[in-house]
Amino acid sequence: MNYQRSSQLFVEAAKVIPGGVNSPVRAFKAVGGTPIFVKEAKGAYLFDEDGNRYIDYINSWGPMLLGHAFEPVVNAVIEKAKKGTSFGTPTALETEIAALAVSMVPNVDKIRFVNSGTEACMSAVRLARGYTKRDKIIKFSGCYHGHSDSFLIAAGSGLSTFGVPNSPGVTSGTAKDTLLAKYNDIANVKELFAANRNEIAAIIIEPVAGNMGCIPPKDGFLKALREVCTENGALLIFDEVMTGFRLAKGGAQELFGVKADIICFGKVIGGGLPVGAFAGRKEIMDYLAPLGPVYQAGTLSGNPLAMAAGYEMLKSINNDSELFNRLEEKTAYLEKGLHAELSKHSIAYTINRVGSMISVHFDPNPVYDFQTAANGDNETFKKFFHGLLKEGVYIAPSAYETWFITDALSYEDLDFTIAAAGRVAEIL
Ligand code: KE4
Repeated sequence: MNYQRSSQLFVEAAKVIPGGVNSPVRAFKAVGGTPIFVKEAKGAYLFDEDGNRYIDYINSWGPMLLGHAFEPVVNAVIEKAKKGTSFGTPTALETEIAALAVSMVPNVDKIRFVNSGTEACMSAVRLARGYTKRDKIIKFSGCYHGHSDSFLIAAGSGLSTFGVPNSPGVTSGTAKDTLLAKYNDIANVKELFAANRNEIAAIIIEPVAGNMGCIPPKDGFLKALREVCTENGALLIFDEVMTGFRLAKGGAQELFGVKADIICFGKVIGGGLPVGAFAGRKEIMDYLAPLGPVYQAGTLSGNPLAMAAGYEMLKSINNDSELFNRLEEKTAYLEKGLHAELSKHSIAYTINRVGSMISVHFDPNPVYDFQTAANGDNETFKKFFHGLLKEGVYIAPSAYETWFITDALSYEDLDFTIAAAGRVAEIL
């Protein structure tokens, strides 16, 4: 593989963009080396500026569930752009996509569109605090809900696990209202409620974690969170920015049969354009301005181009009764093939998967929370990542990310990927 043009572009980018990227994970810091600069993409493939083709297992970190340059989305955006790109007024299309999303997702009456997953999660927490008139939230170590101050929190010291900022610029005043719990540890959550009685507005969780690699909820964990929130008058927020419209038409709520109070969306819902959203029952969502007192706004929220892309995406998902079976079968096939290749060698690894979210951890033990994810051998991961990249297979440039499977993948692509993993495994 020749990366010469990408390397040149990275040098140029770094002169005018911090770190040469507009989002840190793209800079390959966790795996070393120079990021590839993508020129175009189609279906399951990326094409970089040096003419290299890659089978894409990131898919823009989730949105490209149906493949890159998905025709219905591309055509809808082109046609919509001809009629203007933004009005700052209500449009009929926003009502159409809102009604469709509400029909697909269980347990919601209304949805508010924003421009990113961060904005969706940030707004959902503000809404929960306003609705419950409480200040504190519980999040889980290793879960990522975007870069809003309340979420950039590391575990504090001591049993209270009061949060402390994990980024400069986040104030201690903000951090004190974020409590940190261990993923899959319901006893720990109950301890926090007992130590902060009547002060916790909400729990926010990735119902399937995708920011520690892919980590499934243990049996009964989500149901137990539902119960402890109900018992304590707190809201349960499912951050379905990754899982929404990916794990099922109705996302993780449908897959696990657990009802959240507010559900956050991003990624797939925008079909690759900047869209986030949060949804819930009427009595909660009507607390939002202009109806209610909780303020939330956005110049480009409900943008015509983004709504056109998202609407085509949701329509395609809603009308394809076999989509989730295909995604399950393709990802299970990949998982089986990776096991077959990696187990031929004395490599300590484990694979986690839920539907079309999958991750490889270089540790022989089960990975079920942030601590066990951190036990993975990152040097081996780096070799695995770069070995696959040289083979023309592009996985997430961090051991703390999940792979996102697209329906555009063929079984030939999957076989190529499995064989490539076998060749790379020989040098791990
Ligand atoms: P955005 O603001 O990046 O659209 O969404 C934030 C977000 C919220 N919730 C979950 C569960 C998420 O995974 C994300 C963003 N995911 C990362 C990948 N781990 C996006 C990639 C990036 O940061 O560049």
